[in-house]
Amino acid sequence: MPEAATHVGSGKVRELYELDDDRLLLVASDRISTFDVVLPTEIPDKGRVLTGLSAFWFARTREIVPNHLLALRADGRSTECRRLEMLPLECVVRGYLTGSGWKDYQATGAVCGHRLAEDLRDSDKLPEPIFTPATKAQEGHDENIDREQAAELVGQERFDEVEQVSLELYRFASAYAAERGILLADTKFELGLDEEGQLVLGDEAFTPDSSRFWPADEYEPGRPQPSFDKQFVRDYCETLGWDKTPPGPELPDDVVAGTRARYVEAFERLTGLDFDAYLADPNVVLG
Ligand code: Q0N
Repeated sequence: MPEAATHVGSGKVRELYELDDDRLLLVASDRISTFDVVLPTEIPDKGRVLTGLSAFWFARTREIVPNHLLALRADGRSTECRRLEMLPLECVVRGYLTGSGWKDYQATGAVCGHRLAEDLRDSDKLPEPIFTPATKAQEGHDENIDREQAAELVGQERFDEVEQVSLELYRFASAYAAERGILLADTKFELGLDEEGQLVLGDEAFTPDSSRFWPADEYEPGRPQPSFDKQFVRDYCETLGWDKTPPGPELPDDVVAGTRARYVEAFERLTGLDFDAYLADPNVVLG
């Protein structure tokens, strides 16, 4: 555990500690959630895969927007980061129509104020990626909001900047991933401000927990897409007749091994690196 660090927050699968006035330590566990429930069984190295991927993207998107990454620790799952003043906004970009975007579209024909063509199907590719902000819910689900509501939360000028930066990040990473056989259906960022009021990318970036990764060779609009990383877990859970309320089920060894292999495969395809090289020295992802 981190040396004399105070615990300042936790997500479903990550913990945040204070190192000093300016720095936090973000630690990614091997916990996995499905249908919004954290399961009792861990996926070995999942936290390292996500930390490595996030650092890989931070290193490659610094010209688009600076980020909070200061250092990767040797354990491969802990990141020292700059402490920011986080914006009260989830910055979501969608390139495909799925999840809550698909739900909102079916109900209203629009997503966060973006009116879309009338004949779109589940998982269709959008003509252009769209910025679809959401509020940060303390508990339960984030709520999608339109651009006027988002601009009220952060101010019009900051909203415009956040939208442009988010779209640019998504265009960069989705093009890169698509060349490697992975579709980034959508993604979520958390942005903050440094002491000078400059916009900085925080949290994690383009991980399977913050984005939907779809295998490109199985993409078929008109139906929900299999998840690159979690599909074994979801399929297994569906065989149990579990009602998707806590507690979640234990996972058998073959589901754990298959899921770990998919996370490692996503890491290796996207980074072009051997995962073993990352375990030997996490800094290889910084290129
Ligand atoms: C922060 N969250 C929400 C980890 C993820 N660099 C930062 N500076 C200040 N605050 C935060 C960050 C970051 N990242 C982000 N909470 C605080 C997401 N957390 C929840 C807990 O697990």
